[in-house]
Amino acid sequence: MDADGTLRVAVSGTAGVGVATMVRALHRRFGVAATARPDDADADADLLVRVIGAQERGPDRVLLDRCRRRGGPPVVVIAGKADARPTADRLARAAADRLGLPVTPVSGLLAGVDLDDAQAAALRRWADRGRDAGRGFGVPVIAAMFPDGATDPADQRMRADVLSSVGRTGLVAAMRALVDSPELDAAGLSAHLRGISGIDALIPAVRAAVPAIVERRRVLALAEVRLSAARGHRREDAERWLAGAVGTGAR
Ligand SMILES: Nc1nc2c(ncn2[C@@H]2O[C@H](COP(=O)(O)OP(=O)(O)OP(=O)(O)O)[C@@H](O)[C@H]2O)c(=O)[nH]1
Ligand SMILES: [Mg+2]
Repeated sequence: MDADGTLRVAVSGTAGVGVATMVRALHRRFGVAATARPDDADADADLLVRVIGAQERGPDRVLLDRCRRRGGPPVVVIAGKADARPTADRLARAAADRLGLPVTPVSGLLAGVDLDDAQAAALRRWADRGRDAGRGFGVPVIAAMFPDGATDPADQRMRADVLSSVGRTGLVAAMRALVDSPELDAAGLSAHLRGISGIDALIPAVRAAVPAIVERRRVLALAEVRLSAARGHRREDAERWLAGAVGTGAR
């Protein structure tokens, strides 16, 4: 925690695992100013978030062991990109068993979604197109949303834009949501995708870490006071020595 009580969260993970995306998601969902940290950084954070991929890797185990040994900050382990893994829950449970720690599957991509009006309008357009092709059966026919004939470059650009914002799973989920609740706007759609991202499952894990965070801050604050007292002491010594040096003769 900073002096103003802000929780300092450091997020790390092996290359490409989705750290930057998770940092954005944590900020968007919880308002915390998380920072991406390299593996080897000595974390002066209150809470470490470790993002793993489909399964934990060597560097994940090394970091988690180190944190356990050294009385570092509490760690919350996330199995990232959950939207891209059909068996995300099972994979996370298996990783949790191996690591002996809870592992929460989360889609950072969906948790951080912040669709704008143009993206929402495009989703609605495609959903309507798909619904028409599905003859009113409720679930839009994805293939029909983007017929080969739709060579409109602006539509294609928008499709790429939306896909990179929400991924394929998010696209399908947004379509389903629009079929069930056609009134959803950009904010409503974003909230729906955040809702299925799994990020809220972190709340109990973070709550559980709070006593350890508070205790660690207390210990660190005490150490800080002792350190500055020690520094002050040395300064007095230094001043006395200087005064003595001046008194005995250089003049
Ligand atoms: N489907 C899906 N893709 C994701 C998710 N999180 C990240 N990605 C994608 O994975 C790629 C890497 O994401 P980043 O967040 O930049 O990952 P990083 O760990 O910071 O990557 P480096 O800094 O390159 O090591 C990007 O193309 C992201 O869009 C997710 O939850 N779901
Ligand atoms: Mg990164």
